[in-house]
Amino acid sequence: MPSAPFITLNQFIVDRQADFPYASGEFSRLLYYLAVAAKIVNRKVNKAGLADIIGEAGSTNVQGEEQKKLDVFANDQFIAACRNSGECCGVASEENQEVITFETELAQRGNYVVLMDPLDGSSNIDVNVSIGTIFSIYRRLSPRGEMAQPGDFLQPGRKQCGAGYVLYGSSTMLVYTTGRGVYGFTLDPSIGEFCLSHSLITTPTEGKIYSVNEGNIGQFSPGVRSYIAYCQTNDKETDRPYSGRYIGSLVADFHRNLMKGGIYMYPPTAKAPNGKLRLLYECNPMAFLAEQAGGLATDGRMSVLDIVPETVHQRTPLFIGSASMVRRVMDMMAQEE
Ligand code: P6P
Repeated sequence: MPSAPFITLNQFIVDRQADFPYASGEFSRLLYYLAVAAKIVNRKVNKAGLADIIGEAGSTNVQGEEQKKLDVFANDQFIAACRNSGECCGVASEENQEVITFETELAQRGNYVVLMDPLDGSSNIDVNVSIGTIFSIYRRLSPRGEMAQPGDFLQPGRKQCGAGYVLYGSSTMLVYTTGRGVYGFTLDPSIGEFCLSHSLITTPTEGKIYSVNEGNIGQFSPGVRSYIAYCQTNDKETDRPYSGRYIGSLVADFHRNLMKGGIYMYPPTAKAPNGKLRLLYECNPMAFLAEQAGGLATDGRMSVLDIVPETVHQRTPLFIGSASMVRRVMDMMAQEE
């Protein structure tokens, strides 16, 4: 019997059960439900220009940002997937001020909590630029069978048992890690399945791409400005100047840099003295992936994964990507600050 030309996410999960935390099938079941939600959101994203889901939902999220209809739709889909999986007892979302603790007996038996940005980069929805979903999974600390507790959501990133993103781009990909390497699955619309397309992704130690909003350069610290000048300086030996690539969508910028090598930076600014990105559901999952792929992720001084969270929506500066590039900007910051 000829083997199928591809392996689906579900087959991969079953075949690699031992790779999943505690190998009890619970984690893989949660991942399966998240993947189904991703397919549902993908279908809406692909039709955003056609169906009546472009534009404002008329509400604002906890960040005070206008909620696009797709934001709200994606948030609802992923929360429902977590609840219905029976493996998740609560969710923290960028779109909700308070954490959501599920009240059904089934959900309260869940062993995991999920923290997510259901649709990152949503300001790009109306202009057809790639957007993404970011998720982070922890094993709960509170007893099973009870409501999730605040402490379940405030664990350091080092404690994650899974993390990933969905990139709704020229193709739709689900990229995740459980701490044993990074795997990428590409959605085949003809069969409606995520199929393994990138096994054990590793990111180049050195890259030639830097991603930062240079409109803020006047607000950056001297060390960050020195690094950006370094990226822009002619030097044949080190193949500089590098290329500036920044599309205002973390998942898309991160994925390109992961695959090709590069650094993404969101340094402190006057408007965002602690950076703009959220520690728990943007920086930590991306940091877990980056480190698993051989890269680094810091707040400029320490690994993002070692930050002890205090509040669900707290922000942190982020320097993430190719290890040599992250080390270089850290050195420059240390020298000049
Ligand atoms: P700025 C999108 O709002 C986001 O959270 C990331 O996806 C993106 O990299 C960043 O903010 C863009 O922020 O301030 O450069 O527009």
